[in-house]
Amino acid sequence: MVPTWRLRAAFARRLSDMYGTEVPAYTTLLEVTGEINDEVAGRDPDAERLGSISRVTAERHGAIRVGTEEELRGAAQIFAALGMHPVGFYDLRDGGPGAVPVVSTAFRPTATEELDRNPFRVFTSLLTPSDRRFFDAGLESRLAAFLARRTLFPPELLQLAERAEKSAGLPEPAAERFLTLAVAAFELSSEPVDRAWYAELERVSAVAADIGGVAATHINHLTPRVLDIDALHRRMGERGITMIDRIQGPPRWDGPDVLLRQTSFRALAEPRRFREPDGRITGGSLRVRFGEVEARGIALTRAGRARYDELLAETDRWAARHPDADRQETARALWHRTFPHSEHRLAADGLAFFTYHPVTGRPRDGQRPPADLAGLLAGGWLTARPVVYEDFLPRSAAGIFRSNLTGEGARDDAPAGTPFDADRLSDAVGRPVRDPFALYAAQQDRSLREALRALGADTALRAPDAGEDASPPGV
Ligand code: OOG
Ligand code: NI
Repeated sequence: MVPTWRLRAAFARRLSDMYGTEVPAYTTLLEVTGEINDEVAGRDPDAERLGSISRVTAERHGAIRVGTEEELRGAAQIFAALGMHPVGFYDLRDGGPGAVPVVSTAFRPTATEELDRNPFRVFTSLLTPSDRRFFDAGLESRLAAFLARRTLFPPELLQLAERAEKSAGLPEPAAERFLTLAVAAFELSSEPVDRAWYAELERVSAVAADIGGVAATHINHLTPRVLDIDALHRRMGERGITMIDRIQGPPRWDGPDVLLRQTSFRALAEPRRFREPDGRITGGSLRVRFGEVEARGIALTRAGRARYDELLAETDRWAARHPDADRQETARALWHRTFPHSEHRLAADGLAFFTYHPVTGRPRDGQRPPADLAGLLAGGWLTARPVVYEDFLPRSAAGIFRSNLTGEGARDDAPAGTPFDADRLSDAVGRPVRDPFALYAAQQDRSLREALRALGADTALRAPDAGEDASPPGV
């Protein structure tokens, strides 16, 4: 029997091999990422604080885009076979100019042991053809007709996925068959692209054309995790691959790394075949698939996340008033003034998630453990280990989408957008979309309870903010 996590690890590896043959610049990105991770591991004794080198080396996220709820349910079934569940709701339709007509979630393992085994995640976007800001009724119905004619996931693949989900794995040779079909479902299709249809959708949004203008889905990008993203950004430039000029997310600074920093290289022209209006098949190219890399930091609580969002808004305001100022410098200065400079402060103020671990075996001369978290940490009874952020940032995702779009697209802000939220997305997926904050809080609570029990301390004690997991889902 090949258990779920081995299927997931094998799928991630095979997808990476496949994508490397399709997009050679991705292979360069992996090489440079590997070099930098080795360098950081060699010089920084804390390099593994947010994940072992073996986890970080294998770590990837992918991105796919689908057109209908049925297609989304198919993708969800395949990911369920791999132990990946929908977490978080991201609405990318409202991001101002360059907004994209999709809502998204990320499929990923949720249990810590599973994340440790292989943390593969896939950012998955669903087209929203009923959103009148982007599509009129005529285009919506032609899109529906086009999408109804295609099959992204063959029935045999979905049946194997169902079986793998039910029995938590697959025996050989079914496992092999499942992996082969699953990887093939995300390969770039060689079907000719209908030139006029693609161009019509592209006028609305390049993302709409990439989803609804072609016969199949494909992996849009695969993102390795790097331990020093600023060094990577420089070195890719030296290798002749131009990255977008910005690193999305928090600035580089000397305080704790939090959330997620990402950057990408622009989509490269890939040869594609086209069907012209007169029926001729011609050659051409499309630029849709790009390369991205990311550095992960500590997961923030809702309160910590609100601080991050405020800092981002303040950086924007400052940048708007001082267009010549360096955005990184501005952000760094703001962070210095207002964001906690140590993990200790993040924990004590309830701004980030940690797991707590008892320090046993020390003579305590009959002393009782103190009844508060700060006292337990200060007295050396407990240690706190940061929880790594496993999710995405809507604003950064919008920036990544936008930096890779050819045109601005066309959007009419007058009609109301179709309302969408985590509940509606859960209905569409046919599975509950989990709230990431609740997952981190549960992990933190569990570790604290176990640690307190091991110390014989009051197990009713809670970490600050841990009670907030009752809030509604959303990111
Ligand atoms: C997804 C863009 C978002 C990320 O890492 O934030 C994303 C896409 O381009 O389909 O991948
Ligand atoms: Ni991405």
